[in-house]
Amino acid sequence: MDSIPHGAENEADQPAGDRLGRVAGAWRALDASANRAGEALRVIEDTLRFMLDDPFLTQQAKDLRHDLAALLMQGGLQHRIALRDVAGDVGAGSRSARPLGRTSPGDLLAANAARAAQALRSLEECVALIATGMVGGFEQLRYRLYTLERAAIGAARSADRLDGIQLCVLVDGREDEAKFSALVKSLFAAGVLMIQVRDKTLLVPKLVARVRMALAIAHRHADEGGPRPLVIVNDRADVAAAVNADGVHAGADDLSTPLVRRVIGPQALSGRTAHSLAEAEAAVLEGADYLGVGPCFPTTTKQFGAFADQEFLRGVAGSISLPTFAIGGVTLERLPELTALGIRRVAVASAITQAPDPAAAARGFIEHLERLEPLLRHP
Ligand code: TZP
Ligand code: MG
Repeated sequence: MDSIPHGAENEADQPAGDRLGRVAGAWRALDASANRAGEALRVIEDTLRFMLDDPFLTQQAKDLRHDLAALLMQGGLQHRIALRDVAGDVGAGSRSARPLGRTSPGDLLAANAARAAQALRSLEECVALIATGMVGGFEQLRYRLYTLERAAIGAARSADRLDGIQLCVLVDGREDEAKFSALVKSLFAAGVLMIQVRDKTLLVPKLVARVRMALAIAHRHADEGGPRPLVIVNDRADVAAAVNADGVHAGADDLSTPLVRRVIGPQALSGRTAHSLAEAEAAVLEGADYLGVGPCFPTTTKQFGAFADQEFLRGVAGSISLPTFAIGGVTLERLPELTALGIRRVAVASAITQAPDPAAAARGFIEHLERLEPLLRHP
């Protein structure tokens, strides 16, 4: 049988009874913290699995829970169970009279991530008295938890904020402000709830003016009793932040996801292009709010060397709950090829903005997308 670690060396000159009592206390605190951490991680995992339907983040939570369990079987720590003393626990009877006050999956994730972080920190402190060499292992788990916490709470927030938004229309600056304004108004009137202003030919002053105009139209749409459509800026986090746009969409040639967040702050949406499942998973863990995946089909709007394959699109749709928009050459005719892979959101430029009647084209997409059954993901 493994020998039970007794405690830090520098305590050797303490009276034996005190030392044993305090070290036994450290074992009991370690045991309680181990149970708390495991319970909280299980609630996080179940929330991701059953409420957010997110196989990728569920797996992250499960890996964390399993790695915690494995660590607790090392260095003699499994003896915590034998040293448990529930009857002698002076805190066992005290109950919080307050209700838990959770009203959403996001609340559940936040509360349990806080509980798991506290428990992991307590494990670090306790194990320092018992098996000093194991402190780093618990510390690493705590840092992984912080990353998971942000991604999980972000996924819950994005599910709410982009609920019912299945179409994002990429609008260029048009020939002049009047034509831009007319296009944006007609799209919002058609029920478009999200546009991305994307025009690589516009210099910053004109881009700023177009985004401001789109935001003013969006606000007016809401003031007149409609929903408040989202206005996202392509590439330029600085422009999005400066004019208080709803977010920015960035790719490999732009600021990284953490740097975008520094510029736009905690509230605005951070969209990220991903070209592989690994990039999509990295974007989720880095705190992106939604994904763009593609390019799906050839298009004149942008030139590419390679296209997104079906396995990637099916993989993202099936494993990631963060709202994901398929992009690149998407037309109403080709939409069924994407929806068959589990795609439920698309980002569209030319098939709408180059159509003879952009509003009618947008309505066609919205109606088609709204008729689809929700996707059932399998962990
Ligand atoms: N990124 C990948 S494809 C694309 C961008 C910006 C262009 C989308 O435009 P279209 O006209 O819908 O193909
Ligand atoms: Mg870009």
